[in-house]
Amino acid sequence: MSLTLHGYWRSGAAWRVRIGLAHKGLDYASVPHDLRLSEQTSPDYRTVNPQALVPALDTGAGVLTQSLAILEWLEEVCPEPALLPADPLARAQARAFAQTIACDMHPLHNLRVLQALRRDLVADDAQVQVWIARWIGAGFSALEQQVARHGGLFAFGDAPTIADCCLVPQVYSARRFGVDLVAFPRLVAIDARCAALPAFQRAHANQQVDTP
Ligand SMILES: N[C@@H](CCC(=O)N[C@@H](CS)C(=O)NCC(=O)O)C(=O)O
Repeated sequence: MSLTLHGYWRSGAAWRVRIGLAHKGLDYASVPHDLRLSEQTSPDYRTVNPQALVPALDTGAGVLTQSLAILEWLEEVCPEPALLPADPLARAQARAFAQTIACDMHPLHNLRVLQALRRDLVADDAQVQVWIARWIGAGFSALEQQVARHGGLFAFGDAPTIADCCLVPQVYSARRFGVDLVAFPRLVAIDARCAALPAFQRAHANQQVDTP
């Protein structure tokens, strides 16, 4: 299998996929697109992903977009080590954790959304900061409770899952944006536990070919 990941070192969505690839021990080539230079909007990259977003994974047989779809594909073609629990109910619950981040949190503070707030609605830095903290806080409040119900050593149970693939980049993002995490001790502890694992270390934003 020859895999090429289109990403960006600090992209949370690409980072999720990097964790999945590293967890499963899969090699891949990296093609960085500098979001600060809007390289993801180039005509060339739009032929890869018409949404002009990273990540995109070229599988050799076709291009996949959307980080959760990519992680699900990885799970199907390379089931071990698993990123989803075995039990159907638990699988849906782990997916729900991941989707809370990927569908209901991250899109609200994505680059293009923050740019639109600044350009179209003339929001200043303080207003953008309040916006980011509001949506990360709302999501993490719910996830802190979900971890109390379903979590263990990791976000869902005692092994890393798709939930941790999404949690780790989101915690990084929260810190980057100066969001106070004191109300989320379980999430912070799980993030620290993930940070000790080699797969998570390889996938970290600070370890990429395009990391400044
Ligand atoms: N739902 C998509 C989100 C992808 C996404 O928003 N990627 C961001 C980087 S984390 C991006 O490319 N942003 C560029 C922009 O906003 O123009 C996924 O999970 O893959």
